[in-house]
Amino acid sequence: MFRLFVALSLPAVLRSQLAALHAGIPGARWVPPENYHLTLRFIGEIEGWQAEEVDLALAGIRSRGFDLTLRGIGLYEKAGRIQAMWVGVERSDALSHLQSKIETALQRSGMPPERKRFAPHVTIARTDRAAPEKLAAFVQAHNLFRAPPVPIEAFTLFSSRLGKEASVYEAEVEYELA
Ligand code: 2AM
Repeated sequence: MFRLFVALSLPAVLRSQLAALHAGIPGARWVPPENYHLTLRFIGEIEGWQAEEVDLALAGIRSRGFDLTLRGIGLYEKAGRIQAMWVGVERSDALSHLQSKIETALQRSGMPPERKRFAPHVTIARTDRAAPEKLAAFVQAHNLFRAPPVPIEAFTLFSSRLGKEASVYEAEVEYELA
């Protein structure tokens, strides 16, 4: 079995800009910079033969490269807890277009449809053990965050192994954009 997801990896310059946001919030677990990514489609656990179908479907996607701009910071709350802190993405038709091509390709390869609306973000911290007031103050202090646009020239199929502290992500296949 493989635990897979499709995502954009972020250029090094962007990783350092996100890493510069790390600050002393007790209980916050900052995502290690090598783990930053923007998920386009979470696939979950599948068998090897299904992973091959997925790879074939993704390899057939023809889409253009584009510029990606990260902007804004927010908190993700679920079940009354603030689970994560994320950096948002400036609206991009090219990104939405790529995401919907990936969704279509995956459905054609036999994956069940994704029910959740695509809400592009980069998770920068897991925050369920941090104080909500501290998180809110941090978000308020940084809500004008905006990184310069970066060129996106590929998307990636990642595997994920769940670790105790942080998950271990590995880029399995990279698919170039035109
Ligand atoms: P997150 O960053 O918002 O937690 C790998 O787990 C990636 O897939 C993460 O970026 C995670 O988003 C995303 N993801 C989307 N749906 C998921 C799910 N049901 N379980 C785990 N990760 C999911």
